[in-house]
Amino acid sequence: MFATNDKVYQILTPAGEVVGDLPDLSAGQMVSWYRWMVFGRTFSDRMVALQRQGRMGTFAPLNGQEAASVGMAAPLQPEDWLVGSYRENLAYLVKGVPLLALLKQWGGDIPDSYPYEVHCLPFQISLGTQMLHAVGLAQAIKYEQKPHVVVAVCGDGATSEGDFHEALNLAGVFKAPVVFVVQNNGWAISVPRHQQTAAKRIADRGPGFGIPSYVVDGNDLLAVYQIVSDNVARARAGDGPVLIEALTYRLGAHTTADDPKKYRPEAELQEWLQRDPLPRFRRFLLDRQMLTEAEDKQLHAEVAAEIQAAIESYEALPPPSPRQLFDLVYAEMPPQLRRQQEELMRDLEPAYVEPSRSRPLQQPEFVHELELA
Ligand SMILES: Cc1ncc(C[n+]2csc(CCOP(=O)(O)OP(=O)(O)O)c2C)c(N)n1
Ligand SMILES: [Mg+2]
Repeated sequence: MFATNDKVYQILTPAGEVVGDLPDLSAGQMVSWYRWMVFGRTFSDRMVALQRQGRMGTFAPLNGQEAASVGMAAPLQPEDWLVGSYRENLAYLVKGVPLLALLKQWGGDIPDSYPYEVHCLPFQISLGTQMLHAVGLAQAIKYEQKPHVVVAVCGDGATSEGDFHEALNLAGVFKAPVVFVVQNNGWAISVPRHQQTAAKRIADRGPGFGIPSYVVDGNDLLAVYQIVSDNVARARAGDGPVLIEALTYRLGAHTTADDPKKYRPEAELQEWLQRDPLPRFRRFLLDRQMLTEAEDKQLHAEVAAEIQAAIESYEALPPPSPRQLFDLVYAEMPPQLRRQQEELMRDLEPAYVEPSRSRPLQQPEFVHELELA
């Protein structure tokens, strides 16, 4: 088993040196994960560009966190659940969420377009709340005596939320089949990690809840895969939850509404660029002849074409109606909310014209004070 939270688990150093046991995986398997990492980066870059062109809503780039994202989703079986935040888009794609569904969600649609069988809750914006939802799911799995697990993911900043602590406490007491993963990317918008907790590691919080905890190099795809895989198996066997802290870094801005140059030292970024998970794994595959330069080039072209096709499908869709803002909040809409919805639609129509997806998203121009119930 791995050392606990005083040792950072690693298989492949940033220089490409193998320092741990390589998982027994085929070349095809590893190249498919590398392809997912390329997919994540290409998707993230395209989303930022689309937002800048007024063709997409606010987006949270995932650059730098590709290894953690792929490594945490790859060990999951179809019936296992993955529950994460806005930063886990790539993990969601690996788990099977259609790219179109994510485009719609970032574009302002109610996220009702995830097929149920992918077993992902809509990515969460309200920090930390998903950790409790995940424990609820895990308890349901246990109650039904199913052999499934839940991987619950949040960021370093979200660990300061009460929900995070409540989730760990509940899971520890009930031995819920859940693997908690914290993507510690160093920052919560402009708040650095050391302001979230005086503990040396975020993983130090696990033992206080009776939960074994590990720290992994989150930019080392194979290490993340291995540690999540082992602990998913452990949870599946009924041995309860674990907490895994993945050390990674957000190479881009917090979101398209943020400018990290205002608060983040350039030297820190440069340091982490040296640990970029993509070139590291690429070098590993090239050195071991699992991938050629030509195959890599082709893979990049295929990924770009796939993403382009999804964007075209998205832009051909009718835009979401403002009506949706009120739908799906409650199973049965309370009367005051229904009144507000009707009022909004009355205010918007007939002046409000549904914009075409082939044009930049338009904000309806209106000022309206919502009726207080
Ligand atoms: C409950 C709650 N409080 C505040 C926010 C505003 N907010 C959005 S993202 C964010 C920072 C989160 O940082 P972290 O958990 O480290 O995740 P990261 O963005 O780094 O992936 C904050 C404070 C929110 N979405 N939800
Ligand atoms: Mg963070």
